Amino acid sequence: LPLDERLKRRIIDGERNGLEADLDASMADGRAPLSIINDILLDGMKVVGELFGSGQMQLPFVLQSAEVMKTAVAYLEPHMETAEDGGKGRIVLATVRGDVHDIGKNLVDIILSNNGYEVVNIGIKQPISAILEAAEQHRADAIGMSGLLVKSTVIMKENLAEMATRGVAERWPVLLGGAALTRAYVEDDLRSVFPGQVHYARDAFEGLSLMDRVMT
Ligand code: B1M
Repeated sequence: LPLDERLKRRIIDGERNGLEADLDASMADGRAPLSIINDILLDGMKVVGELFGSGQMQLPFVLQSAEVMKTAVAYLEPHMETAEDGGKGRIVLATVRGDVHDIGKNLVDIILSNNGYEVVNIGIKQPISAILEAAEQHRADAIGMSGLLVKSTVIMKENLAEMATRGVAERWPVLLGGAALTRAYVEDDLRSVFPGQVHYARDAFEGLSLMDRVMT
């Protein structure tokens, strides 16, 4: 198989042996680490999602694919260009309560960290109380929540309601992202019930441009 195709296959098949050599070869060919992730590996994850969704792939294999994805991202990260240090602002990032998906959240972490933001990544399955505590403790400038399950979109709504109840809705701009969210849900449904700023980010790059916007 051609190199790009082989890398994509590695994600789909959860095949880790020789992964680093292929990643090195791709970078030696002149492909930027971020392009390897976005244009090749994420395509593989998309196929995994489709296979799983249609019952053609079982969960343990999805997990293996996710592990290979994470290994690849961790391997590529040191090769990425870092634009600035963490002086542009600080964001607390979490996957919401009940949700374990963290590949997207961790990509957002990498993109923001490499572009001048300090990221306090508190992990998966985080209740709103823990998110707010971290934001308070680290004197964050913004809060980012990720979640991939349909259920997580409801949790996000509850989280915003909780922020309003606690009177901190206007204290932190909130960025939301994850596969089950839609722009309309965030910008119409959620915005209409939240007195603060809430933004939808389709991907990590939109997350970055939103941060650049809310921080100025
Ligand atoms: Co799960 N899973 N999974 N899964 N999984 C999905 C989400 C699903 C759509 C698959 C499917 O059915 N086709 C489906 C959800 C269906 C639904 O809710 N209607 C699903 C399910 C059902 C489940 C379980 C319930 C399965 C089960 O146990 N029976 C279970 C849930 C457990 C739980 O959370 N309580 C489960 C478990 C898992 C694994 C553990 C095996 C694994 C996760 C491993 C890990 O993350 N460490 C896994 C995986 C890998 C997937 C799929 C295949 C891929 C997700 C992924 O990593 N994509 C996924 C299928 C899919 O998404 N279509 C699926 C790549 C990643 C980069 O994309 O996270 O969307 P994503 O991030 C994007 C953007 O969304 C955005 O930026 C990124 C790109 O730049 N973004 C943000 C994300 N967060 C952001 C935050 C921001 C800004 C942008 O600012 C704060």
